[in-house]
Amino acid sequence: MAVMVQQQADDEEAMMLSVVRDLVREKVAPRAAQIDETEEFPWDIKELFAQNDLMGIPIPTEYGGLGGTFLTYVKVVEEIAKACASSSLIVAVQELGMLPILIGGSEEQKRRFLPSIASGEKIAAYALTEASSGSDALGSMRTRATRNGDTYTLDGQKIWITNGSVADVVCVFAVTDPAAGSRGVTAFVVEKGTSGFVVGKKERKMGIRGSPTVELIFDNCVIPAANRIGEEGEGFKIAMKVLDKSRPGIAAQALGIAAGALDYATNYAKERVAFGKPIGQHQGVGFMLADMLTEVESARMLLYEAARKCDAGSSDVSLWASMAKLKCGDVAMSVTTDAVQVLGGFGYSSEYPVERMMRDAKITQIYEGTQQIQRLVISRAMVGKAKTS
Ligand code: COS
Repeated sequence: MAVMVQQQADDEEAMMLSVVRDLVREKVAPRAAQIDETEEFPWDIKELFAQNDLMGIPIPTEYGGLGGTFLTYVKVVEEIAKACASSSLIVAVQELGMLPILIGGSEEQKRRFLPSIASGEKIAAYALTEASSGSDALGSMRTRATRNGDTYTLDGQKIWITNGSVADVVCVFAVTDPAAGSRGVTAFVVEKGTSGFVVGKKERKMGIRGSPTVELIFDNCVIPAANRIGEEGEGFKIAMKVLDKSRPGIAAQALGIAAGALDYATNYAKERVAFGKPIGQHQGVGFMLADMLTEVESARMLLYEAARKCDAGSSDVSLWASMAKLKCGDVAMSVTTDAVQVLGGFGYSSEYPVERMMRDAKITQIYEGTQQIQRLVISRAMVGKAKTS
């Protein structure tokens, strides 16, 4: 029986990936350069993903989602990122933004918020980072939430919020008790249109230019207490549990970028002739391609295992999510840099996609925890946390 259930799940995943590959080839890839060039959020691609049920893959069916596995979800993000990193973030950040509700929300909140996120009618975002609080997400958080009867008032600023300007629902982390350390942070849902909630500056970035990254300002922003996720003081743990499940999504984006660049470089190396033969048959280039493929495949195995750990609810999911993000991010950077090298001068030109892929790859070593933070999480899982740090 278990074998049959697994077979059915595998078939469903294969069908979904086949649909996604077609969509990416026909609709996403032709738009990728333009999305980068115009630096505009691709609403048409968001609609395409919504129509094809890609916005809520891991959301359970009772809340309107597909009830798919994290493994399927990361494979979908990977497929999209092969052609367009900005478009892959539409799916990945929808997951990041809904996870606080799925992980820490009440039944009522799940029923209130998740169906419209799963259908793609509403866009979700996740607001943790502040100007002085990036890697030190806890110690330097300044945004405050103060309770007044049935409401909370939020004051502060968040920065680097992906999709913040297009989001309808933002999960915001704020300090409710400055003396309580990690137990003094609380999570809230803030909805678009709430008075005192303003979108600030939009960043101009090296890559992922079709994905708006903005500042969010909360100025005397009053929200119902019913929008508090979990209890007061549970916010930091919710934020960290979310990252355990969202980091594999970024790893998938990184892997997709690497795989897309490798594919392009390989085809180029088969066709471009120098000194009387295709450049891929010159050992200097052929060995480079061999290393690139080996790196991509090893990153993929690590990522899929991390996704399986998410599905199984394993206790070591933080460790595996961080290892996957670390490996895939580094592979994305090295493989895209080498892909530019394989194409030579053409690789440096924006007429070829590998230049964009190299710019897009860099962020995967920075956001959702820098590579240094991933190493911190990994080493703490191995040897524990230093008492003084
Ligand atoms: N799951 C559940 N709880 C977790 C957790 C996890 N994955 N990681 C940490 N916690 C808990 C700890 O158990 C601790 O709880 P207690 O206070 O009850 O003991 C609490 O959270 C504080 O954890 P810790 O002491 O490890 O906090 P640190 O300040 O040392 O920070 C790091 C931990 C650095 C790992 C965290 O701040 C981090 O991930 N920073 C990067 C943030 C990031 O990725 N930003 C990008 C945002 S999205 S673009």
